[in-house]
Amino acid sequence: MPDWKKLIESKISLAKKGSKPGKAGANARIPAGQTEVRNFPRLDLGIVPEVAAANWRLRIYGLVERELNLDWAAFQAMPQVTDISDFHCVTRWSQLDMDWQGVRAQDLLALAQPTASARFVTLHSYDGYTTNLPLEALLDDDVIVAHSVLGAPLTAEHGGPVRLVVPKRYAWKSAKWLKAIEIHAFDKPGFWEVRGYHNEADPWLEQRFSDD
Ligand SMILES: Nc1nc2c(c(=O)[nH]1)N[C@H]1C(S)=C(S)[C@@H](COP(=O)(O)O)O[C@H]1N2
Ligand SMILES: [Mo]
Repeated sequence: MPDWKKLIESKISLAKKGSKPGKAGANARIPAGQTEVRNFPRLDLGIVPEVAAANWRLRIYGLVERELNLDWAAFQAMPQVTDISDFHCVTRWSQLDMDWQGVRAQDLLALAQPTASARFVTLHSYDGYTTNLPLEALLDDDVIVAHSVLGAPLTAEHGGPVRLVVPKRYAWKSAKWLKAIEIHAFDKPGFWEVRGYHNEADPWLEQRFSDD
């Protein structure tokens, strides 16, 4: 594991800045405490895993009737959609109107068929990152397993070849370099969630830290 201590500390201090709840902005689409940006900043643990599309696989496993191990061709053969949504990072920037292209997470999960006891997921990434969500959150229409945005394939820095996008949660729930979706009966906090970030991460409720 690389030394993430500095990165983690600086990220937490940005998110804590003015740790009172933020004021609602002039733009009704920008949640409290956020500032609009247009340059699509990059945020991660400082490692960019090299994953060529040819070597990329997406595994869906755990509490499913049918474990999946999709390759690039199978992923491209799934119904493709574009969903425009806003992207809110807990370090206080928001970028509006991101035109994510890819496959709806709900379509991928329908193929795998979660069992009756399936209630939570862990997203696993090629850089070792994890994050968690209720299964229900992944079934939302606007949740995309994306390969493109802003009119071009995702760059490696932004999670290419494939990342998750969960617009209704702070962006740390949007796992870049997506490798696997693991389905459980019980919730299992991910990388940031065990370091004090809020489990739910709703930007409209300013759920930044677990003590917010
Ligand atoms: N695999 C992985 N996914 C990740 C991260 C990461 O470090 N590794 N960082 C998260 C955080 S904190 C944010 S804000 C968004 C940033 O996405 P971007 O770099 O494309 O703006 O990715 C999220 N997904
Ligand atoms: Mo973030």
